[in-house]
Amino acid sequence: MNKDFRIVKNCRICRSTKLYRFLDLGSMPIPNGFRKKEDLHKKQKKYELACYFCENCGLVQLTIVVDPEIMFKDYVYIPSTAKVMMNNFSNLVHEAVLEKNIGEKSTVIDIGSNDGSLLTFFKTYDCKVLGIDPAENITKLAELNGVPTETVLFDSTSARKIRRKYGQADVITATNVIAHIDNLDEMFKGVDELLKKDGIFITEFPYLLDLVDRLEFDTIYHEHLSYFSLGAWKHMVEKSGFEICGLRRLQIHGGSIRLTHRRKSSKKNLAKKTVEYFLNVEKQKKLDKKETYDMFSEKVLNLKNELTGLINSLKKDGNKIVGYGAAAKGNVLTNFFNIGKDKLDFIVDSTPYKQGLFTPGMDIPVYAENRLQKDVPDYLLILAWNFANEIMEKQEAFRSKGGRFIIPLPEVKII
Ligand code: JHZ
Ligand code: ZN
Repeated sequence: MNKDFRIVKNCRICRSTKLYRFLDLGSMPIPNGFRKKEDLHKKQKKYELACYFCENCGLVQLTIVVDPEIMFKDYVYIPSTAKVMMNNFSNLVHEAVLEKNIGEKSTVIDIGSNDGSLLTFFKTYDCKVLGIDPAENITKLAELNGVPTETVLFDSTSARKIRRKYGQADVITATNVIAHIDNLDEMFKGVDELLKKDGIFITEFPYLLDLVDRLEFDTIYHEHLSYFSLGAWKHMVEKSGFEICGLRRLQIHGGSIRLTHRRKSSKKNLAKKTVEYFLNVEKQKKLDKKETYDMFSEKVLNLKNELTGLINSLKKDGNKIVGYGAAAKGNVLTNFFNIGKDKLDFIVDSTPYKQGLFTPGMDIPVYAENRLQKDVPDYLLILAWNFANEIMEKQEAFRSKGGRFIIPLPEVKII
């Protein structure tokens, strides 16, 4: 990549060129491109953010691929600040341990291991663990947490090297990372390289059905190259020589799906009926029709009017509004809806790496959550709406003193 991004013309899964552009979120900086105060005077690089639907296999995707080095080498997102995330990891590990009888002799490898949170749960079963992640700053943290980690982007070449060094795994996990991977064929080649013959591969990613149903347009950003329906994903899995042998829908991140895979075999597959059931639900919801996506875009524009209208009128009445959660999705929402410092005084966030910095594009300052005690707003706009319950519980005192929360989607709500 000699430029810092490239444009793809073919569908990531089926190679078709019939890509239908349905949503244009304009140009904006990468969603985790937080900046220091001293850099604010510099022009920040923006990349187009538009979303496409493959009329052949149904994959929803971006065609602009920003160089992963730019997006992930120095990363600010860590999952361990949210209780809901940790509970979800614990549940995944419990399921995997039951299925594969994980113990001292087992090896678990996590792709996109971030700060090692997920592997820390596996470690309690005395198995060997290894994380793989390209973020240099975050893998240091994982090592400090006692999780051995290879700092590298995952593909078949790095997988081969890792196999030579550590051997193959009984379980490979990849949570909230598959959507970041441009070359899915390479990813599966890597999994094939690293997974024992009877090993399982577990993934979790936000589910397209929920994204469409709940109008989660702000989860569309440069890091997320694919938005999977089960239909499109199954196609990818099968062309790579694997099959889905477990499926569970999850509430996490506004609705996700956890899938377990094994190499194609003649063994009885207990997940077959569940998979068929959801393929049918996707048909009924018309996830395979471009009209569905046109309707989605229309609703996003209506939401823009509704939320900005509310914020403008609250500001006119002299209210102070603060954002909650400097999530990547929050940066998409504020950029696309043009909600700047004149509307949000600041944003609070529990992630130490984001505090003291300014949000990409809108330059809104990010502070620790305790700022709310001395600088009390009238309204908190919950940008990390996927953790709204956890946040509202934490900030119960704010509400009991008359403060109000605004939840931006699927429809604007004041609580
Ligand atoms: P959160 C991330 O998206 C990034 P983001 C990534 N690209 C991905 O794929 C998706 O997740 C799935 C803060 N917070 O998780 C922490 C509080 O301040 O929705 C986070 O900065 N207080 C890998 O960035 C943010 O909110 C709290 O009590 O959109 C949430 O970000 C809680 C619970 C969270 O992800
Ligand atoms: Zn396709």
